[in-house]
Amino acid sequence: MTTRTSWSIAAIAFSLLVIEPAQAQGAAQSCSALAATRDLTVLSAGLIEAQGNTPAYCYVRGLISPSTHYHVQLPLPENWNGRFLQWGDGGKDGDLDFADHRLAEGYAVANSNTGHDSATEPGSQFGFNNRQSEIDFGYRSVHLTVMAGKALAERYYSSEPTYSYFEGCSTGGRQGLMEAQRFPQDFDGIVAGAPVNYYQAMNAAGVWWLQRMFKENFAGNLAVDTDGDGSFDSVKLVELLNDRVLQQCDANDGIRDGVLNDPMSCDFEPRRDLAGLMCSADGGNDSCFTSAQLQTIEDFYSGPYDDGGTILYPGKALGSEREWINLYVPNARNRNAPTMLVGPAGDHVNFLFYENDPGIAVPDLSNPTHVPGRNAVLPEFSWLEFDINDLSRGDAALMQSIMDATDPDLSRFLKDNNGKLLLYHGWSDSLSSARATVQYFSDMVDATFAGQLSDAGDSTRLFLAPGMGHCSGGPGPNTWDKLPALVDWVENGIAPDSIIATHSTGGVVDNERPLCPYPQQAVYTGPAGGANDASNWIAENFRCR
Ligand SMILES: [Ca+2]
Ligand SMILES: [Ca+2]
Ligand SMILES: [Ca+2]
Ligand SMILES: [Ca+2]
Repeated sequence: MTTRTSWSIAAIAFSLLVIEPAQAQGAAQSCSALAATRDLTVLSAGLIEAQGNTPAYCYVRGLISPSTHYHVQLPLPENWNGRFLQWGDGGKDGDLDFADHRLAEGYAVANSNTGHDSATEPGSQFGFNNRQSEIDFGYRSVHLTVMAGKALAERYYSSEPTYSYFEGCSTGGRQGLMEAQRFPQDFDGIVAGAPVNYYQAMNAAGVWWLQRMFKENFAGNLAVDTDGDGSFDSVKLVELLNDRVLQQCDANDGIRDGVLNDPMSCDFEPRRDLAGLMCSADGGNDSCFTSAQLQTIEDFYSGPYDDGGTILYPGKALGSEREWINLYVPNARNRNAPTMLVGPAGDHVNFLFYENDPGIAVPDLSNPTHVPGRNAVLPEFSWLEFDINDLSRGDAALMQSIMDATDPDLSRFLKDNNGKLLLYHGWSDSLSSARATVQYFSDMVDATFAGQLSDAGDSTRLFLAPGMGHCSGGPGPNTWDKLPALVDWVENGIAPDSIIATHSTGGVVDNERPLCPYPQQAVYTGPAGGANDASNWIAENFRCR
């Protein structure tokens, strides 16, 4: 052990050259000394050698009872920028996520497995009759990891972090809002992307939308079996739908670029605007819509509704249609197992929705003809049996209280703690809804700032990204560094008036825009008559208004 450590130090000193041997020696000693930190269960602490763009750092792993494993990546003291960063998680998590790029920038970075191990309990299984695991995933693991991570940073550097940040998207976005709501003193700044903060409604909605595609032996599926061999080989109808929407609304924002700046202002009614594309006879054709498919399309735009007609989660944004293909549409390419089914929603209602779990998931989620086994020791429950009315009946109330992050009052974080919250969401996100985030933001401004958006803007702003998918991807500008604008806001008091995002094809930037603080939008101000010329799609040709 001693030999290996000495060798590591020599290798680091040699490879970096900038580290004096004496400094490296000191860092190594204080890093391994973290193993003896009082009041923390540290499992290991030691230097990791530099590799590629990742500099050498002090790596600590720890355990928070009963089952939250966490790690902290601590830059060597001379490389530390004085900041702590909690790195957000994705999906159902269950592993330790590294943020080497932030470490390389000098951040001390922490992350946990949120209380479970996805290798042994994949998907939502960790929640099977396990309230503690659900609480850990809901909010406890992140907060205690922040506490442990800050304590380790303070001990390693002999000074506490100057500033603390949270950065995350999706589940990470939910975690960011959860922290702002429950633990307002953990961070100076939080960047929360595409939050899944209406967690139970969003997952119930995901199941409901999948049911539109799978029910009645795929009658409403938007993929088509064109040759009758039983495999849904064509997704042309989804593309046709998207083309029709763009035809109608793309130019409303002044630019034909395949992106709707404001999907909410697009006037598209499937029953009216697809009337000329309806099939005369049902089935087997990928150039016309059946009545069952038209119903699916209406249901995707409307959002799930209960028997009383109440909408329980916002519908899909116009323009997002192509994003549905991999997420929701059973077809040959995904072997009838779209991402929403095998990912977030397929076993969610088995393990994370009800106070008492109804049963284990069926062996093949993508087989709608499987009859769930009722009499096994562990009875089966199929997502196809899920009843959306259970959500409006309040059957998810307990799990909402653990996992939803919808408290609109952020006074403690934004006012008492002087925190900054930067939210962003892609309009073409078809997993979580930008409209849901607009709703939360609006509720939050009402509850925290008496409805005064101008007051709210001093500490929180929402940036909607036209045409951006779930945290990334999509036809619109979808790429930017999420953290610098927040840091500048927190440390220099410079609130972001716009954020420049790019879209690339084949590694080449082909669309660049400023994202604007809601409710502003980017308006073209470039050379007259040149709005549809892609060479003019650069940030300086747009203004936020
Ligand atoms: Ca993790
Ligand atoms: Ca459970
Ligand atoms: Ca076929
Ligand atoms: Ca457009």
